[in-house]
Amino acid sequence: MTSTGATSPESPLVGIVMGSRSDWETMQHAAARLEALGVPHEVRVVSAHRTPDVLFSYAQEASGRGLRAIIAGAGGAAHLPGMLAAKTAVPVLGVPVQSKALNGMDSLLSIVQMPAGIPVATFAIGNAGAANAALFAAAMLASEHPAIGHALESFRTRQTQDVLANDDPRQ
Ligand code: RP5
Repeated sequence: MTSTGATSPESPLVGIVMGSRSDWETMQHAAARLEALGVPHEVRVVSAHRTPDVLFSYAQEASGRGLRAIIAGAGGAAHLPGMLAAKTAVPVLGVPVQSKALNGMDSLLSIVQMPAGIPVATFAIGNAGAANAALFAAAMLASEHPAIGHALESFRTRQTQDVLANDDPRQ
């Protein structure tokens, strides 16, 4: 499998996958958040359409390899999150990548409109969605991994303090 980013030395708890290397510009925001929170993760290009066999094996092996969440970003006819969810019980967090043709509405609707029985947690289009998917994955891990919970709490506290310390937009 092709790696498009740093892989944590510890056994990964979260897999970040994307349909194309071109999605990395968006998905790097998920990786950066996990890195900052100390969440062991891996990054892979896995395409539902161009490498469907890799998608199947990734999904089938995910739980056994210790992955506790998969953040899946894709654009356009974004079948990657839904197909992963069809093949694994590991929670899939879908990130709609902002497509050029339809601004990501195609990605969003492809990911969010799952049939009952195969859930995908769907996030906002683009960078905010990628960042929030990572924060959500960290929240999912927090009870079993207290260090991640503490890192998440510190991040939230810092974020609040930043806003309070810069509350005049003219400055
Ligand atoms: C999707 O097609 C990918 O997730 C990407 O967002 C989109 C375009 O892919 P490239 O043509 O840039 O490889 O599968």
